[in-house]
Amino acid sequence: MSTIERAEVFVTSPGRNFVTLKITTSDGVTGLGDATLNGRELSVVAYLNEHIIPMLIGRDPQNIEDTWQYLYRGAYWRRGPVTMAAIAAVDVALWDIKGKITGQPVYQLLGGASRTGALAYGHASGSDIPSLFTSIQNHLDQGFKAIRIQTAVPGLGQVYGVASDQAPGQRYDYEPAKRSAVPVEEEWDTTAYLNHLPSVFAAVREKFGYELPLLHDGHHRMTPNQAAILGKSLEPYKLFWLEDCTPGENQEALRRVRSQTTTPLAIGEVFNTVFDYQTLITEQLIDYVRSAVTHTGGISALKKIMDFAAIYQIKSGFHGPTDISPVGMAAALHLDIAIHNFGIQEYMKHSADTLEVFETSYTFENGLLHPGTNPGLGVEYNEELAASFEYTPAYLPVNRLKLDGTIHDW
Ligand code: GCO
Ligand code: MG
Repeated sequence: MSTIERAEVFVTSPGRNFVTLKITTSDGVTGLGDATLNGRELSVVAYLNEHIIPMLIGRDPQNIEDTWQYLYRGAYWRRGPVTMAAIAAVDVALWDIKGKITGQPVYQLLGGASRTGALAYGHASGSDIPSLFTSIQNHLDQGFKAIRIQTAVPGLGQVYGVASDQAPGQRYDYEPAKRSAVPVEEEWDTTAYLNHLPSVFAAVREKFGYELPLLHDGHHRMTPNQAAILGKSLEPYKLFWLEDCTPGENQEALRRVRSQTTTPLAIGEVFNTVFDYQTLITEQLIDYVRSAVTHTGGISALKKIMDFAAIYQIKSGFHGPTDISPVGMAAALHLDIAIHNFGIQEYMKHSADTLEVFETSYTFENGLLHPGTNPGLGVEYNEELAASFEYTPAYLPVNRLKLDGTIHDW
């Protein structure tokens, strides 16, 4: 029997920080998992090195479900982003290994292809309407068939999710959030935002028409009532979804929003188990599951969440920003292709340096992503190059109210 012989954790920073788990079997087969938790990277490194890796050595790499249950139930301390990112990395690495052992891309092991590609959405943003239009046009020129819209708010400074204005053809990334020993602080005013956003969508619809799927991320900043007001005011502009309108901890909050608006709702990038979705799914309070494979215990766990969601006609819209490594992105794509209730996949292209460290085989063509047909996940990690990009702490920003500096949800 082949066993897990070695597991190593690598940290690299080709433009932003990534944590990668590499598992090697006694037969010399290797598998990769993404363990990146933005702004809290080293906590997952410690969890893996100190508590998980010693337990993995000698186990059968083929028994993915048993290893998952062993790590989840065995720890006693269940759930939480650090634990679930660490378990996810092991799970994804074992799926990669199983794919290589069987000579199949992972999506074949998940039931095969349900579609020819995964509809992707890109991030357009702008400091004003003309620069937003330029950014939307850039995305259309790159082939995107669905676009997320974020804009500055008059009277406020830098708003998270709004990149500096984009030159044609140029790739952009609004993260890492200005590397520094402490997080940068941004200012916020929900009233100004609620007053401004509908006019942005009106302008975009007038210019680009009603066919283009448009998305928006509220980044957990609203109360249920404010979210209901926003959802209603955006109804004329037919959004594909309104994401994270209220803070994620309180599932019941979405009852109020849901009962007041037909704007489709998505939530879950900060969730880490099926229990974060229990009320949302059984009461059909959302339309899309926003989890990342990387933060939800891996392919095995997210597949189960999606099967549960399928019973309630809820679809996937997996998290895919650039702080999910190409390994995590590939894992999401295999799931996207396999599950029946796929909805859309977030996609921000990684930097050239990142894509040199992680050699990927996924493709983006005609608005659709495909994981490729290489055995396993289809991602190679260049350890030597990775080592040349040293880890630098980088934090997500903190949000304070413009009026009086109170710390605000975001
Ligand atoms: C999104 C997100 C990201 C997250 C980031 C956190 O919808 O893509 O909101 O920008 O904030 O990934 O690490
Ligand atoms: Mg988001």
